[in-house]
Amino acid sequence: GSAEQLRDGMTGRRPQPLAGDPPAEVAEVDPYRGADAHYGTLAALLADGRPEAVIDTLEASGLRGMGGAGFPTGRKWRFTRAATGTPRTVVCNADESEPGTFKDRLLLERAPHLVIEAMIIGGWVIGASHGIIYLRHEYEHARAVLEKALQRARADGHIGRNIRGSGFDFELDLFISPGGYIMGEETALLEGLEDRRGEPRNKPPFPTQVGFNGGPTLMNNVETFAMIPRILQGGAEGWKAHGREGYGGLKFLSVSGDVAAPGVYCVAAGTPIREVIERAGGMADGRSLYAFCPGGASTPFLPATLADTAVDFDALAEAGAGLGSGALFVVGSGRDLLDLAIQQVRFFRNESCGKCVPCRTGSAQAVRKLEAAHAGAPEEGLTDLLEALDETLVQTSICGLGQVALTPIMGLLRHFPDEAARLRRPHD
Ligand code: L3W
Ligand code: SF4
Repeated sequence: GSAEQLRDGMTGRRPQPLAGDPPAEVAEVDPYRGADAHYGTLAALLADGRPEAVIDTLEASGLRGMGGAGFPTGRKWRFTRAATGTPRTVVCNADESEPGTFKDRLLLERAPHLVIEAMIIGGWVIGASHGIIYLRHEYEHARAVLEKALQRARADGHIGRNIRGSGFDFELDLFISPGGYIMGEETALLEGLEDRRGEPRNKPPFPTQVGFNGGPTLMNNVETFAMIPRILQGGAEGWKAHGREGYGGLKFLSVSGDVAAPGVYCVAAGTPIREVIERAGGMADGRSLYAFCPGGASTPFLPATLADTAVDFDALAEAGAGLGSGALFVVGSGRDLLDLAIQQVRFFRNESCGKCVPCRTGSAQAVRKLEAAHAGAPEEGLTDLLEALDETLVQTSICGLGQVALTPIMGLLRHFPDEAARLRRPHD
């Protein structure tokens, strides 16, 4: 990849290996908690022989996809199991590239056995004998950790032929992404795996029906897979009991921005955003909370007055945002929020694959006009134009990137009158 691709979109820094012991955050979802009894869940399931029961438990747990869209995981597994055709494949989307998102890296580096075990279970449930971990190419340390964990799982008989005498065969490969944000979009990822240019496909058909090499494909995010051994060990009710205020389960958040202790935090679903900020050391440098972006660049900035909103897909959707990929970006007083929002739009412009004309040219136009406004010269009628462009992108884009490319600006227009005023001429 180019030097540009080696940098994190938001921080501009190259990811470094994590130092120190696995944090308590990871132990929270690891049913083995450091003990060497890995893959015990798989062994118990194979002995029990009821793949349908796995789907029932996942559905009852309420687990949702942690890559951003929050699609119900149990339903996805049920659809894929029911789909006919071959080849059947399990894919882990480990192409984590959303600005401010780094929780999957922690899980891959510190608990690779959870992801691997859930993929093998997924293979058994949907009747697949092949799995692929699709890894972001800058994640060099995660790659080394995964290679070792895969070798060990193979040596211990959890991967390979006739696993634990069950008659079930499963092979698991590691595929390194050629690079680029769009490759994490699930259908672009499939194109990449099939050795074609990484551009999204039209959906439907969804990968559950027509995925890798045309066959049913079970594709989940790293965190989604990593939660599964714990859920299957403790049961759906046990999992839900981790939540607060009527919400169920646990959620990993990548917390960055103006907090004293940025990092990955595992919180109970339902925890108010304000409390998450406290856990991340509170606001840094004596700043007060001005705005926050709850779920990565695809979710709009919200004002401090909404900081009591719960960490939950539905609660954040009601607040006009979403949980996205769980990247909580915290903005303190005194920051140039318009500049931050333009940076996000610039990221989407840079990463647009160019397949759809409105996304390709619209994102570029938006950045040019926003830069002029930021320099103090907004064109006449700019906010109306941006609203119309946003509507067009939402309606006409094949994939999520184009659909959310102007979300950062729409958030400002909705919630931040001071920033919105900078996009208007005095007489507009
Ligand atoms: C079968 C149906 N499957 C939907 C499946 C679909 C996919 C999942 C979600 O992601 C999010 C956005 C940002 N039968 C189905 C079905 N599915 N209906 O459910 O699908 P969808 O189309 O709602 O969303 P999506 O395009 O997969 C959009 C986030 O992704 N994002 C960036 C994410 C970046 C990371 C990262 O770096 N780690 O996650 C950018 O847009 O939050 O909400 O599997 O096949 N009827
Ligand atoms: Fe590519 Fe943008 Fe179209 Fe997505 S919306 S397929 S990124 S051009």
